[in-house]
Amino acid sequence: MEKKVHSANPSSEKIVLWSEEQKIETCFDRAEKMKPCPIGEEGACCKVCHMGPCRLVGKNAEEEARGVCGAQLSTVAARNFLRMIAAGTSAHSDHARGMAYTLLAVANGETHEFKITDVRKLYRVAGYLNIEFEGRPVNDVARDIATKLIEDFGRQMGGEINYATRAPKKTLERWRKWGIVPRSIDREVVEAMHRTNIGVDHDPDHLLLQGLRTALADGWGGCMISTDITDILFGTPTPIKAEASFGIFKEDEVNLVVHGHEPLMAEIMVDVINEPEIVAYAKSKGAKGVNLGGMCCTANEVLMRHGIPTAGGFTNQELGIMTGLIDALTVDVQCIMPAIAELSKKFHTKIITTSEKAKMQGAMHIQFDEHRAREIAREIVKLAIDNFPNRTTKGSHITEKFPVIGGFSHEYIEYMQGGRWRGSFRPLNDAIMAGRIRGVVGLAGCDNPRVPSTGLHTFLATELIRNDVLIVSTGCGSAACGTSGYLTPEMALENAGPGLREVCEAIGIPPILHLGACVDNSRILTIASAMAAEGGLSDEIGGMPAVGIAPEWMSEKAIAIGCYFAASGVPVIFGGNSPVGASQEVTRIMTDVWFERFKGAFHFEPDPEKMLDLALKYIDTAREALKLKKYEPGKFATEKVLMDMAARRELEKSAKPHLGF
Ligand code: SF4
Ligand code: MSK
Repeated sequence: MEKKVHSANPSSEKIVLWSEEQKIETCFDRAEKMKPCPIGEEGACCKVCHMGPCRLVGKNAEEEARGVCGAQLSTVAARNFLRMIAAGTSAHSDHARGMAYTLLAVANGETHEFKITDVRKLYRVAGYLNIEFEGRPVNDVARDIATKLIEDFGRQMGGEINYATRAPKKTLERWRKWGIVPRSIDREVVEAMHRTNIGVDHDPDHLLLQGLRTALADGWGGCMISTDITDILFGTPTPIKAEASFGIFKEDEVNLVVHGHEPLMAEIMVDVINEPEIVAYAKSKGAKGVNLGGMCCTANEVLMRHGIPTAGGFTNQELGIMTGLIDALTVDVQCIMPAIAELSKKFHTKIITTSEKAKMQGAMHIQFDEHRAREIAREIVKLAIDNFPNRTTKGSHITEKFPVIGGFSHEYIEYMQGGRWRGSFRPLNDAIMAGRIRGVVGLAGCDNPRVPSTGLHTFLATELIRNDVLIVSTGCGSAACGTSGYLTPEMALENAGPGLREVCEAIGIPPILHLGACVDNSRILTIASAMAAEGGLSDEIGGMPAVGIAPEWMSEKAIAIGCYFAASGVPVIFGGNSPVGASQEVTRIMTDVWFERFKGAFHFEPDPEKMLDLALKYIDTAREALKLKKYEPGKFATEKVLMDMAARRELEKSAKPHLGF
């Protein structure tokens, strides 16, 4: 019998095998034991009222099966999908609300724990919002920005979210034509829940249009607001070195890990761990100092801005504890496995919940408060230090780690293509037009124990760059690439096709650009809009040789992200079985109908080879429709000249000194 691979990452796999020897259960074991319900998995189970749950199954379910109320399969599948979008949107957007409130508190002087770090970004955002900033006190501008963005959550009387106008005009026109411009974030989520209540909206197409409107509220609302405010408060990322995988933990230092999604407390931790009093306290307990690491998207936030190392993505959280080296693990919100509380009892790790919204049986709770951020961070760091002497040798003590280059904000990508005054997307567009870069793929979403975890990400990353496709990655897609050593110019360039390699060498970038956390998928929207504005490709996001892929997704947030890309004009391909697969009608709407209306589509495809083929097919078809040069594999293998020399000199002069590698 073939040996089962749990994780494609050798370090992770080693720990999983150790856990099996020790009879310690992980998500990989539970995924084996708990097979997905085949009815719910494909969207055919309705439980929105207590006459059900109704399971719409059978050979002719599409035409014949009805729930007790008479609901058809297409209604049920679309309704289930819309609820997933609403849940995903609410998660990102509640996070964004917290960021907006913090910005307001800073502007009003109600907290002195945070400050406005990036005034240039503040002005840029003020520009998006038509807020006057010249000659005004920074805090006044910040207050106006926070107030205006907070309106986006609860606007009541129609209207459109502020950032809708950041989309290319044609993209916005499509949204207006189909009535999917979000009015406000909370309102779209509430309406989605209302419409999916028993006996309200039954037309699958109509339900799914509300799905797109809700998802756009996530992408161009919650996610974009979160990215912008985080940049304003903590700085817009620029390329930075970090490390990834379990080898980031140190034997002789206190290991404190921040896990979840919110950056506020993690940002303060970065400072606190280096305070002389804290270092002295750590030494008094026999440690050399405090080593801060991250997991999931809180990790991505502090990696992008401070080079804090990451232990990896979603499926690494239990495995990290099993190294036996984590003294304390703080968790805020989202993607935290409840299993870690029980697991931690087998080791010495303290699990600390910090959000007022998220508690866990068996974990300590120390509530974060933005007004007392430093005091709380010190309390947690001291707790981790106090726990250091309790460390035993139990654990698998993996020491492998890989270098990572992160920190590619859209501002930096623009800057690296021409410097501060001439930054643009011209070189990137030109390289795509010439066929040096075949297209762009956003590789995002979770890692998943139902497949050899992280393996689909790394397979696609390798194949796409070999096919001259530039990758922008976020979330656990970045973590999967980082913990496999793919986020370095050297490692990945060995695999890149000749055209992409030349572009990367000229600009000094890796072929996989780590753009940040899940909310930073909004940076991809901004990049796509800038490419449309630059000219030479499509004049809207739709029609670009670009695709989004989430090969191992599991979270409802990923569904919301996929939908906002599809509505914006990007075809997306998700792995696994389709959660609407029971209904051919819903599948048809999300592929053919959405493509016709928005030039985006939403596919589910479990086979990674087919995902790759479909992505390349979309890219090549878009190239053909744009009448770009036909992409020829290997064409640039022997060519010496990348762009004209003047452009190349400009790029090298402006970008390389800032990259630090
Ligand atoms: Fe069944 Fe209709 Fe109730 Fe759904 S809403 S559970 S299909 S009766
Ligand atoms: S953390 S949503 S497992 S990407 Fe943003 Fe990773 Fe998916 Fe959570």
